Amino acid sequence: MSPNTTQKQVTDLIKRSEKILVMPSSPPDGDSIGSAIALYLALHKLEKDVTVVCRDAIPELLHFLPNVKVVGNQMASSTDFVISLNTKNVDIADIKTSREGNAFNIVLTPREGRITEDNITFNKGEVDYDLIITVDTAELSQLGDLYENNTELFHQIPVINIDHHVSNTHFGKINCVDIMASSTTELLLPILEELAHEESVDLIDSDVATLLLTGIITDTGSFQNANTTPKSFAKAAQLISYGARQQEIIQHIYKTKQLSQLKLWGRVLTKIETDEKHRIVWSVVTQQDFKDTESMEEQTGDIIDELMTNAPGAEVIFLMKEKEDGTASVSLRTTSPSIDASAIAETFGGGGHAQAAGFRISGKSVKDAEYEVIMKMREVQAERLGIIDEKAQAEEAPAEPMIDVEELMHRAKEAEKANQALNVNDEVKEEAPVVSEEPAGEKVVEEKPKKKAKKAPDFKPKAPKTQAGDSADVSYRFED
Ligand SMILES: [Mn+2]
Repeated sequence: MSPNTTQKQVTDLIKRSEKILVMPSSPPDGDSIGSAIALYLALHKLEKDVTVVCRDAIPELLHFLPNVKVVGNQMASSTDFVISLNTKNVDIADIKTSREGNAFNIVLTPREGRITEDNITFNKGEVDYDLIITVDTAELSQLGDLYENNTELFHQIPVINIDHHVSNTHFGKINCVDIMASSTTELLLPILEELAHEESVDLIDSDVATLLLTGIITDTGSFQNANTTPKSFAKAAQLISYGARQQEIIQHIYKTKQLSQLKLWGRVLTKIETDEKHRIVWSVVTQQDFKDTESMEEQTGDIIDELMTNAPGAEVIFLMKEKEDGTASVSLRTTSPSIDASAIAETFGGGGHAQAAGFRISGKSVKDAEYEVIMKMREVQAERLGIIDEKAQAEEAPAEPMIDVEELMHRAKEAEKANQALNVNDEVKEEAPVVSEEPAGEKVVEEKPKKKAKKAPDFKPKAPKTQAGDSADVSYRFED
């Protein structure tokens, strides 16, 4: 389906709907809140009844956004089912309820007379909304209990899912998902333009433009992140011509740092840990750190980006934050598109983008959570960089002399360097292990000349041979 067809479906459904529930993902950020309030203002101009609901509080940093107060945190109760009893000829003495397996019984005891089926009528409680629009939400669980307590609603009412996360699960009736978009607001702009055109109403005023530009600016880290595309610049330019107040956004988001925040950042930066071998850099911020520096959780802000600029050699960067309820919330960044941050986050039940993702770990101490995460990152990096686990290798092949691990690392680095120079690193690094199908005693040496044409030194892990008697064979060999 072409994006334009999807866009048409979105605008058609919006036009047909009257009571619209807009839901940004939690925790809210500039993109999700910018999208939600922009939709609120635009749809209001189309005389729709719009409600914006977000589970978590909006970060202080975003309180400057126009009409930020329209965001509530409670949904009106949705789909009651009403059982009515006509008491004209019967008086009720008592009401009891009981559960029997799957049955929920309501027992009515009359004071006098008899209750018959004719006394009872059923009414569906009024459904409060006729359309749900989720913005910047990769999956429904990101709406938290707003979803969990109202799952029925999401089955009864059409959902429009507007998002740009790779991990989006396409849960909507209409899914306007573009993973190439820098932000959800970038996707909203053409939708609002289309609506404005179809309805001949001026929908994008300077407030709406400011909200949309906030999403692009915050999600691209002010056009610094790798997800910044020509389109994001083009849309930003367009928004400024609609009157978006770019300086106001920059001033509030990037140039206002409180003393407590600076203290917190200092604390986090002094706690930086590095694993050079696996090229991982991380830091952990605990509730104690927040207390000591008199700062708030949300003030960690874009400190993860600060970590990245302070660790030029790192490929995997993460910041673990201990939340008030004890869960560990992890922001993850990778500096190479060949390390899929969202895939790593998914193994912990989270999600995100190829180079920026997040997840939470609960039921563990921060120390244990940190250990678990670092072990996972090491595993990913060891496989990717061809780092051999010394211990496992020693167990596998105790009889044969091993290739020196130092030497191996050296060669891996050499290969990497050479490949980087040739700009073919991803291709080479991603190569699958070569499985030798030759019998034991193969003449590896004779194969050497064939490999000379390779652009760069190349090492490939070989799968251990499976034939009996080969168990003492060296598991990994260098070629070239
Ligand atoms: Mn976003």
